Amino acid sequence: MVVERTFLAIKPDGVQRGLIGEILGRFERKGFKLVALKQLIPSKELAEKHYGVHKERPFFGGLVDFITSGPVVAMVWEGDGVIASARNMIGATKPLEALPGTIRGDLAINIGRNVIHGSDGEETAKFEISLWFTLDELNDWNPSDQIWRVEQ
Ligand code: D4T
Repeated sequence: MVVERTFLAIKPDGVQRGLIGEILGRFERKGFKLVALKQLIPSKELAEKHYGVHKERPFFGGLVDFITSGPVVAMVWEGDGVIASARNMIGATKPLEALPGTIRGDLAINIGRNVIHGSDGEETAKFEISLWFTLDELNDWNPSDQIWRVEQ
């Protein structure tokens, strides 16, 4: 297993609904390591870059308006296989299709208000981490109980 990093963001609906603690807790309890965390209201420029891949889609304008409408909690999490695992924990993009036990399956109904974003692959994770964070915002540290979390 290669130790990976992924970018996750609790979207404005998740922040407004008071779900920050619930969501952070799921990744903490899973055993992943939080290496960066901040709350910000994204600029239009940041949102358009983040969702650049969707710029020709009909929902792009509404998506950018939504993601810039209030605070977002931006995070970087680290661990073995964290990119795919976080996507599994988040669940399907359409919350009504997301399985119970996933974040969207448990906490969301609407595709346009699906609570959380997670990078969908290695290249995307690298791009998104560098888009949302500067290098000095990423903390290298070892949890004191790390020995109990990962294969030695
Ligand atoms: P994000 O990127 O927010 O983690 O979502 P996903 O990776 O699960 O899904 P995505 O990139 O296909 O969609 C990005 C974002 O756009 C919203 N969306 C999507 C929407 O409002 N209407 C739509 O029809 C689609 C496909 C939801 C997530």
